[in-house]
Amino acid sequence: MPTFEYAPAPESRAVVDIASSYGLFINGEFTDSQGGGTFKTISPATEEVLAEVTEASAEDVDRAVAAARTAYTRVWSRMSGADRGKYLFRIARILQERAREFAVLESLDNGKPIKESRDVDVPTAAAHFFYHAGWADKLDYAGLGPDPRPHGVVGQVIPWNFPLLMLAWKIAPALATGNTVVLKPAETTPLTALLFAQVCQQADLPAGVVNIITGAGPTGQALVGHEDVDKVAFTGSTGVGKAIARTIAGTRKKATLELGGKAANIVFDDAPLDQAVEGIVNGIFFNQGHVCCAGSRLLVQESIADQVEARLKRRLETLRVGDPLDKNTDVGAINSRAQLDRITELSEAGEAEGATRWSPECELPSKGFWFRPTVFTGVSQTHRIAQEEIFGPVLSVLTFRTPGEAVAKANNTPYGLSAGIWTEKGSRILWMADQLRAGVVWANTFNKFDPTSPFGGYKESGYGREGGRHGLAAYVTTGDAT
Ligand code: TAP
Repeated sequence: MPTFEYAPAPESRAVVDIASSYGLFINGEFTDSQGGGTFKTISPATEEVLAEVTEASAEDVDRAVAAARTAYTRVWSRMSGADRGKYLFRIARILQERAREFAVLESLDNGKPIKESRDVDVPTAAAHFFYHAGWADKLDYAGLGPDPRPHGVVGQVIPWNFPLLMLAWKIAPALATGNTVVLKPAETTPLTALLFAQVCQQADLPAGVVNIITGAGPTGQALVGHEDVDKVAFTGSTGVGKAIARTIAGTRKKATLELGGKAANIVFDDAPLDQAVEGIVNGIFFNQGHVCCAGSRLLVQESIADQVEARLKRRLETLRVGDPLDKNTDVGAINSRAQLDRITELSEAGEAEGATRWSPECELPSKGFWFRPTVFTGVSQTHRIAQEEIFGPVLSVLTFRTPGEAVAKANNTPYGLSAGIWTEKGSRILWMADQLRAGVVWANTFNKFDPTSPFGGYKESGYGREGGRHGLAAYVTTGDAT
């Protein structure tokens, strides 16, 4: 068999215009900080500095919340749903028009392969705005209860793994339901949120309806703790989610928390194996495994374990790891040095605890943050790599004999975000889905996202749902006005 090599196919950076420094987007314009500092955002693939970004101070958070409050009382809460919907449609169309720019910028700042930012992140973000635009004038008929009303000012804090998509998950439903927003993107990936601020200007969105403040943990803390924020929407780690829950306990603030996960991807012996292997690869190596609902624990029926392992390894040998801007890249860079250290530490713990480690041969770039796709076999339930969220391209393989054992093992985690089932028996899928303590269960597929479909967790994966009609419910109140 001849071996075919892929020629380099880099996407051009020319489409993106990155400023050397960025201010905060407050009340419809970019402003300087009052008393805050600055930090640099880098490309994790090359460690090149991309831009200097402002670290919002507590005074800046105050200004942003005040701008959102004024926009809420004077403009946004008085506007008809049909008119709000027009702005959302406009934003969605601009996202589509500027899709290439967003995709390249996302891959530069985050390290994810361009084919994922281009084919998943950006189109799904636009789809969220389109979907919620359609709801803006139909809230009375959404089954949310009588006279659904917005909460007011929403403080939103998002992580670095899907920067633009998480922004869309947060901002689209908030605006559709008549709330105004102050959003803080993650410290390592602020650039697409700042480009989104320009989209708000381009769409003529009234000043103060969306405010974007960059910064690190303390900025997020100041935002969620601000006394004039009516609702908090957070996506991130379980540790920070718990801290936020403690901060707002006893206040009138509403909250949704979308936290970590340790999903089981369960493969039965009657599953279509080639499809299942594709699903396993997509489940854990998509976005370098930086996915809250990643299928990080493979539960495979014992009778086919050897066969699945052999096919999986063969498939992993074909993955191309490298330049995120190359259109042929399957696995990009790890988002930060800190995340790389965490993945490395947990993988070393896996080996030390006795699991067998394997990675395909692949040459990693000399600069930047990289980790080979990794599979651990012989994993037992007590191993740290079976219990803790690694949030990287690392798969832990466990086996089971009966459906009951698969359910018990799948549920043996503090998390409960997602799960996958691979079998040709419909009755088994339904039985399993009923038993699994997970917010989302995929059958014969994995990592499928759609704005119409609610997403969220059980147990330490958080509470509340995003997407679909259920996601709207988190942004309205139907009780007595306070
Ligand atoms: P976190 O460290 O929790 O950070 C999330 C966001 O919170 C970031 O913007 C962060 O700012 C900010 N933050 C940090 N400390 C804070 C505090 N005390 N108060 C308020 N905000 C604070 O998570 P991460 O490492 O970025 O993201 C990975 C985690 O997110 C994983 O556990 C993953 O499972 C989870 N995740 C969950 C979902 C869903 S939908 N359930 C989706 C994606 C990711 P800095 O970035 O500046 O630290």
